[in-house]
Amino acid sequence: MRDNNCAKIIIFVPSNHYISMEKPHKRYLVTSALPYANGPLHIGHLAGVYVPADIYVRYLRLRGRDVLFIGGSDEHGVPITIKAKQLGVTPQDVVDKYHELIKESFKNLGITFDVYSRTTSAIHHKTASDFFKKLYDEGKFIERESEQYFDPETLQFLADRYIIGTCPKCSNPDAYGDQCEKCGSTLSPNELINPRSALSGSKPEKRPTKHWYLPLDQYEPWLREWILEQHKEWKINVYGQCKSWLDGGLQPRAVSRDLDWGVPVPIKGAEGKVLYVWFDAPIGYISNTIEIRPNDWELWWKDRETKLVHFIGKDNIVFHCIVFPTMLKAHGGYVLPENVPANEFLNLEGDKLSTSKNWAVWLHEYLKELPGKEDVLRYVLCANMPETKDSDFSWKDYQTRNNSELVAIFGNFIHRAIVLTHKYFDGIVPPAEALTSQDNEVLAQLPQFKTQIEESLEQYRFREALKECMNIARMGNKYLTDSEPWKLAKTDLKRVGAILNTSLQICAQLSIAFDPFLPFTTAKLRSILNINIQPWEVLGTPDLLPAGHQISLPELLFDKIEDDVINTQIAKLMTTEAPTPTPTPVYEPQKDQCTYDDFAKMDIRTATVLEAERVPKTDKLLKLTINTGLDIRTIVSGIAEFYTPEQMVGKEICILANLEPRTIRGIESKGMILMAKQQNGVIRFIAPHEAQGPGCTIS
Ligand code: B3M
Ligand code: ZN
Repeated sequence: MRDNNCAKIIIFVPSNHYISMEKPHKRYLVTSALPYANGPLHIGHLAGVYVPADIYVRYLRLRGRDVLFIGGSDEHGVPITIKAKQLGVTPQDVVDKYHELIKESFKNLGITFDVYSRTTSAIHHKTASDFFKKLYDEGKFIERESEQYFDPETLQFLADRYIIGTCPKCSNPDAYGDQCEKCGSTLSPNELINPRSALSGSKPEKRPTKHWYLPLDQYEPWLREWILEQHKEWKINVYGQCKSWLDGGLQPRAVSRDLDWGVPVPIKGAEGKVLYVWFDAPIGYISNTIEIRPNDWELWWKDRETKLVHFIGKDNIVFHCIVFPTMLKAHGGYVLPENVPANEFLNLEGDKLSTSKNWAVWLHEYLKELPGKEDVLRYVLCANMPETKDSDFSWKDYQTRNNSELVAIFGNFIHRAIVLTHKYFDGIVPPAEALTSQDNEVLAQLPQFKTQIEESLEQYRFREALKECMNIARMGNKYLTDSEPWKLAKTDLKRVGAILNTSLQICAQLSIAFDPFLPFTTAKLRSILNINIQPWEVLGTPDLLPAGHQISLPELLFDKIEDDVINTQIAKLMTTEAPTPTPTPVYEPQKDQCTYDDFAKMDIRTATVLEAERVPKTDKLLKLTINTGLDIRTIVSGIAEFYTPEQMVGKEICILANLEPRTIRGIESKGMILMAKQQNGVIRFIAPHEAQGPGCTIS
């Protein structure tokens, strides 16, 4: 029952788990989680997903493997609609803005996607829609009607995130229907005590609605065999999480939602429903492949000699190891992931990263504030990567790693070798005559480093691989210090030549070994060494720089980072406040044309507020007693977020007087107050500028 049938030797390692040594695959399809386009990227995203993925694909490319690196923005789902609401703009505005920002930041950090597209693209809508349709037509879904919360005021079904109530576990009064942010419990809306709608504050009602479910339970035996038996080599944290999901028993999962943002469910009678974002987003990997390889995308997704690898964070494990593979299996014809090397979380200065509290280092800000230090960030994030457990980023550690490792070891070694070559040989690589056992010992270690780095990278142990690269530089540094060529210059220039030739060969080796990790630095190093990019295979063969080759002038690879730079960053973090979103003004499109008669039907008049009070147990509603000139009546209005009852009393307002009465919260409301809605969602009532008291008609 193998799904990818490449030869594999499995070796049991008692202390850890299984490691596998594979024959190379014909092609590598590497995906990285599609970030939600509802905010900028931060270092947690990078350390968890994108830095390891980029290192891996750069390594594969250097080895000459056929690779596609798929990225893109996840532009659907409630996270986007919530952000749009906060900013008072449309979901499309949100994704347009953040997609560009994210794409640009990735590029500037040297993340080399072959494609970075978006799930709002036409090709994605079609791919996701067709995928669903096929499963639907083949009867792979279960259709179920269930009772879901519905907001009677805004007349819509409420996504879990839009239901707020008291957490049954910790009594936090503002827990969400899917999660309590205070105690971290995963919740379902039914568990919330006193649920209320986040949209209107009103008490939601249960209403029946139909959805389509992927019957994960039916695939459980297959999943157990495929993951627990055939993928024992997966990282312990990933394997363990899958096992506990499987042991807990799988339930059918809804793959549609009542929402107006997303890929519409492509069947009759499903108006107002879209595909669940976790159904369409992973299909985005396929759509984005189709976008760049329209003619041979199927080879990448359907040929068994493709190795599919998903880079993700730990919160996405279930979707990539259980849900998406089940979708692919149900559909048929697709390869399954060969590995899902998910990382754990990165903390910041000892605390959990929090985008809402702005406790984060944002990539676009980093790139602006610390220009030229892209590789320093890549280095620190890789050195501290949360590979098997959560890890921490601190600015002090960032400084230390830069100053004591990048500058003092790597940079220093390169600089000394280059400067000495210029000093004694005018920048020309001297011949490697008179090599001693000391030189040969050092050179003999290079192939071992190569093997070690390869093994680590093939098993997604990026920290270990990076450490080995630094160990090459460390070895070079020690070698140069121990052999003291500067003391021999007057007496034995041939020997100096041998030492510098050896050192320069190590420099060339470093330009290859570090390339997947620090691509900006290795490009600079190659320009100093005056060489082209070298294939991975020549790593370990220390004859890349022939005698007589001219190298360029010395240049520092890294600069020391002073305390003030670090202190500025720390201070910025400490004074950090929740970001105030800057709304881009978006104007509601003009409504369809109406006739004068339509307008004339509306009785709009001035009125005066006599009394105002909050409607009990709601956040948004005010009960207003108003004088319309015709009568004294009651209007219930959803303005309590913007006006207190005290502010309203005595105000002159405009109302629609002949609106059909409605009972809201048991109060009969006769008419509606006219309000102006600003682009940021704030509403203001309209005062009749020069009206003469209540009852004036407006036309
Ligand atoms: N956008 C969740 C996340 O960013 C989601 C990943 C989709 S991957 C197909 O964590
Ligand atoms: Zn709680």
